Amino acid sequence: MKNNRTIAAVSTAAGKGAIAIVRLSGDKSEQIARKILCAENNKIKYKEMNRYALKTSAVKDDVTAVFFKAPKSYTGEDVVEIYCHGNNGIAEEIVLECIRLGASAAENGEFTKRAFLNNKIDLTQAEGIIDIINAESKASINAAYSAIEGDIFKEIETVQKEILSMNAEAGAAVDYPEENIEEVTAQQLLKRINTQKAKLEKLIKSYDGGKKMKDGVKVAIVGEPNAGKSMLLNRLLGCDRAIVTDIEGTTRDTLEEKFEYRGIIFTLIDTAGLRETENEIEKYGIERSYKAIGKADVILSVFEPNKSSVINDGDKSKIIKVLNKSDIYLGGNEDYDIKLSAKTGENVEKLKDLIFEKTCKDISANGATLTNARQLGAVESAFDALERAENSAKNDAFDCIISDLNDAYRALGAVTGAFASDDVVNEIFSRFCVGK
Ligand SMILES: Nc1nc2c(ncn2[C@@H]2O[C@H](COP(=O)(O)OP(=O)(O)OP(=O)(O)O)[C@@H](O)[C@H]2O)c(=O)[nH]1
Ligand SMILES: [Mg+2]
Repeated sequence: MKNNRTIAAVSTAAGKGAIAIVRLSGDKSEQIARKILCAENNKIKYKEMNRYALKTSAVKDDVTAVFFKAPKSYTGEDVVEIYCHGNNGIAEEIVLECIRLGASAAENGEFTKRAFLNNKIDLTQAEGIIDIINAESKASINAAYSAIEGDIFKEIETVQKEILSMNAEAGAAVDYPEENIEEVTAQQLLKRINTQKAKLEKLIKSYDGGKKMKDGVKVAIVGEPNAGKSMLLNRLLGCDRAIVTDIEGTTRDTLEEKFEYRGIIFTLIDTAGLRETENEIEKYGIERSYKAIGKADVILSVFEPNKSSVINDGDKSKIIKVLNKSDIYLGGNEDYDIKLSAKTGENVEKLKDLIFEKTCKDISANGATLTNARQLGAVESAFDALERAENSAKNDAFDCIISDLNDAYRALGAVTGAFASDDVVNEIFSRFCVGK
């Protein structure tokens, strides 16, 4: 794709730092940079980082710069990166000077969008780039990296290739039935469709783990007043975050805090103690407690000695029954999953493991992992189309097989971007920052 505008932007975050980077992309990149960098022999050497005396109409600086010649650059176009001292004023002035010399200010994500339009990357890789920038945990960094490496793209591509070849063979069987070539049978196609369906099913199943790697796991801490929920929150976080008192109904509002454990972000939600109350404020708080139960991936049902779990709502498989105050426990209630003391810390590390095992044990760090609903929706559509193709194959309906396979192919194209609408593409790149 040819784009006539040469674009420029600061690529590093605003603020003081060791260096700031200005990026130029487009046909005129080298020509514009040459003027600003007072380059020797009036040329910027490509593939080499060199030192230049930068001079704009307003500022001077001692900088380095690299010229990446098309197509071997991030965008696939000619790109120049200028590394100046980490002062925003200098970096912004370089961009302004580039604009004076004929460049345009880059829009959000325009460099990466150009990489996509020039077929350097597909949409899943572009999404990986946004995700790695926004990642809050090691697991989310690694999931994003896998997308950037093209793990999702490659998986989709292999399925698409097989669909194309099935379609070609099915097409030949329809178009030249009388010719004496060995034709593919519906039975053979059925087997092959099933193999591809299994691949997509694996991808669909990867989403649950992928979402947890990317967005983390929500843990609601619920129970009666004074069960020790807030003290447990503080203990899990390792800091004195929530107010703890022996007055029942201390916590009124929900309170969310994150911590990272074994590479995953866990969002703890401390909630108002559940009880019958006439107090308006507490009632609102309790409503929120139930909302927290509804959106949690795991529910810590906290209770004191001589009491029991009061959570009967929501998905039971998500509940961990936590008997708190083991330091004053004298026996009696054996119906718990873990017995611990928020006060002394006894077994609190074990609780973290229990939460991890319950929510993350199936997460695989290897292979293609879907991490967003857009990808999931498109892969599910492709799966449905293959299911239709499967039925068509069972009925020996070759025309239908071909059209169903085409549907699957296009749905997969929406994942990689080959068949994504402009709106989808624009929405994805609008989430990038300027300069990326
Ligand atoms: N002995 C002992 N006391 C605890 C433990 N955990 C909490 N407590 C005490 O229990 C009381 C209530 O603790 P909180 O953490 O405020 O209880 P809560 O469940 O958040 O209560 P509400 O916010 O009112 O719903 C406080 O006096 C704590 O010191 C524990 O493990 N052992
Ligand atoms: Mg509390």
